[in-house]
Amino acid sequence: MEARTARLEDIISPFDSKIVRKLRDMREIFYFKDELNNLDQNKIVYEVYEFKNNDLNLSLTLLYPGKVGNEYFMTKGHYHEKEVGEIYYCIKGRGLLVMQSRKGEVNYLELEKGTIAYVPPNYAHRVVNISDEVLSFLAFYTSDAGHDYKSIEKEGFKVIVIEVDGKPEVKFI
Ligand code: M6P
Ligand code: ZN
Repeated sequence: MEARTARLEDIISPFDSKIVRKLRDMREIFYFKDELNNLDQNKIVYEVYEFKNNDLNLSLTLLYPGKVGNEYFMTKGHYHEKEVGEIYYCIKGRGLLVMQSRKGEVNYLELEKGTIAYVPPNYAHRVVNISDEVLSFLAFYTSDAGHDYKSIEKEGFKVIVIEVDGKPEVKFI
């Protein structure tokens, strides 16, 4: 087992993996399909840098500002495959952390610089950027947590976060 360090400057350095999600990768995710088709499909919605270790992983997400129609840019969202939670730490920007249990209970928390938020096991989780600057946050999770995207894609999130009169609103759909 290796003990090592990384540094957080603009990104995690060194990082072990990087994911870039563009609008073209999120066609099933955004609500307003016609508006989505009118946007540049190569636009980057977010980037994730992971520092992976034996049993614990850390990731940095840079979630860009933007909207599809009046729905804000967001992450895909996932459950964990194992019954484990996750901790978020917001570095900068403003966001909403939307959570939905397997029973369909919805909960959300505001993220701003310095917020630490806990996602319980068996809650799908997604982050929404409700500002016009980059939302940057760290996530800590066990390396066996796993990402289950299928279940939440099938069920769908029950809410969308949209801009109404210049302000974010969480709407049940
Ligand atoms: C956070 C963590 C990661 C996740 C990323 C993007 O950094 O929760 O595990 O991959 O956000 O979210 P998603 O995988 O749902 O696209
Ligand atoms: Zn997770």
